[in-house]
Amino acid sequence: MKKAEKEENPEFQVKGKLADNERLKSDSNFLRGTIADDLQDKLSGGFRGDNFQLIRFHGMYAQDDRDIRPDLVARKLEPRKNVMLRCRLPGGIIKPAQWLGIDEFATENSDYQSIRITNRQTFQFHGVLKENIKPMHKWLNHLGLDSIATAGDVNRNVLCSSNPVESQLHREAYEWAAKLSEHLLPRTRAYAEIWLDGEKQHSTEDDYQDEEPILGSSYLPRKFKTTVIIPPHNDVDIHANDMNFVAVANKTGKALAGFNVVLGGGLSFVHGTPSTYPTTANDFGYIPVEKLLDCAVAVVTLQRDWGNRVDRKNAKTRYTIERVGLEVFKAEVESRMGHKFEPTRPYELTERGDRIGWIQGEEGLHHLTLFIENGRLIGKKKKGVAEIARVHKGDFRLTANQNLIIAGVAKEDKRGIEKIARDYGLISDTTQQRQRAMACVSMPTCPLAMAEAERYLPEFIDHIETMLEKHGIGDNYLITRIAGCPNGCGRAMLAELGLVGKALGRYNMYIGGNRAGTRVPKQLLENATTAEILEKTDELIGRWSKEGNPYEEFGDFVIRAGIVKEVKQSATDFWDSE
Ligand code: SRM
Ligand code: SF4
Repeated sequence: MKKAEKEENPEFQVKGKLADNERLKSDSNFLRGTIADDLQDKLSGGFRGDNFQLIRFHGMYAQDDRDIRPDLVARKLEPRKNVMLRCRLPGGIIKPAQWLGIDEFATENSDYQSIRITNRQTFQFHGVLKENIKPMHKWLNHLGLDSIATAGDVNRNVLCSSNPVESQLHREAYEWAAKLSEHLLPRTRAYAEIWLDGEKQHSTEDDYQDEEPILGSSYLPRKFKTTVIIPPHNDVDIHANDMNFVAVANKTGKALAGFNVVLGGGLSFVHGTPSTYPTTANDFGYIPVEKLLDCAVAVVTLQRDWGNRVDRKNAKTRYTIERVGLEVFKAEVESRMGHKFEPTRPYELTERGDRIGWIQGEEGLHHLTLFIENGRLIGKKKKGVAEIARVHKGDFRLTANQNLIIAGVAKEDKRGIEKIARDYGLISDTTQQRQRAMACVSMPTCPLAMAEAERYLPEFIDHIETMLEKHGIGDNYLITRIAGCPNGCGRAMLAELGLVGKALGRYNMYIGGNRAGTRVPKQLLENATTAEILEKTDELIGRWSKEGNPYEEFGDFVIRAGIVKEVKQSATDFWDSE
């Protein structure tokens, strides 16, 4: 069937009453809604009706501080409504001057005075009050930054391996990540009109015209996530993403020949709802470098046309692939990009952590990776990074593990930068166990949080460190992650030990992921208290220390020992209670 026929007769679309978000998008006049009017409303700190969701496409979420909400509501006051802003930062690269600008904004204009590095290589400001929103966007634009499409049903911030060592390969991979990000952006002028008084966006090349040739006027059925990675390092966690381009180097090993295309990953599920489940992505095949944008457009437009617009819980690319079948999806991508996939070139994913400390790259420059617990920069540590930004001549790279790389430091500048980092507590002895742990933001800002994540992780890791020591394996680690709810932002569904919030102080406990991040873990405990989880974790670490084979990872051990069954690709494996 030809492409044109398929668009007229979309046999693979899901029939039924469209989700309300579809009306919201198509009625929005290219994402404008009545946001501009709402901004003038001084009676409420929040956004009304559709605007509450529409501001997401502009990179903001309406929030309030849940710690103080009950008290304000009891006093019949409006919760402290504000927005969280998420910047667009392809590949996580930001210049020191830009960093100083965002540091200044966070200090002066956000409730928490923090910069939160996210696990998708960007940063968030939490607690920006309505009157500061427009100045914030103008400030970002003045810095050459924006927040377009970092949320909403669009292609989000594009990730790229944080690999400062293989500088030439990284440069190419990064350039593709930046190009992909820009190519797949919404074309609406709404952002410039509402936030910049029509001023040109400094962060993008094009002048936009309210046409959406790629995304369509109803945008995508659901959020869409993309990465460009340099294997074997899987720091970006490809299996959390809809579309991944895995770099294949040419014979010299220093330049790109093409990409393996890996599609359909995603981690969220809904408690007690077997039609939802985390899924690893599938290998589709190899494409040469010059086909990358065509391939990306083919996948995005296909998901636009065939994705489920009836049920948002089954709307991501992974569900579309499963519904229509991988071969049908693949054939249509090939038809749309005008090119056939070649067989996948061999590649391996081995690990995910950042190498904390100094490392020297191919070009002789030095790079310092700072471990930032939970990605939260606040107080002294935030000041320290600003001090470094004042003298640093290279760039900063935000990693998908919520850490920060001071990249491109000349030998003669190393000592000065290290001194600042030490003086401000940015360098300290931390275990691999802590460095490789992750949690999502959760309380108090996330409206969807069911349990603590970021605020519980340090304590949970203290306990695990003690257990590892007690069982004589203090230098070993298990990738431990917490998500405050099953949306899975903390990527607990790719952890060796993952906790997923169920209620305050209660979690489901999952074990059996692996270090490479290619396997989903399986539920061991349901709705457990932290005391129950700690007891079980101690027992498992004890067994691993005694019964584990040399070099056997925790996640492999718990499967081999029959403590949980391996989760393969399917929904049944994840939910099966045997
Ligand atoms: Fe997420 C929603 C935070 C990465 C899956 N995520 C949210 C919101 C915006 C809550 C909301 O909708 O109101 C959270 C804001 C909390 C706050 O106060 O800051 C939130 N997500 C985060 C961040 C900040 C977690 C972090 O600690 O780093 C990450 C921001 C990434 C970024 O810069 O863009 C973040 N979110 C993820 C990931 C991990 C990833 O992408 O690598 C996932 C799982 C992967 C996936 O998409 O399958 C993820 N977030 C979700 C979902 C479930 C989506 C779904 O498929 O059903 C939601 C809820 C939704 O979209 O309905 C969500
Ligand atoms: Fe919020 Fe849940 Fe995402 Fe954590 S996993 S940030 S609690 S939506």
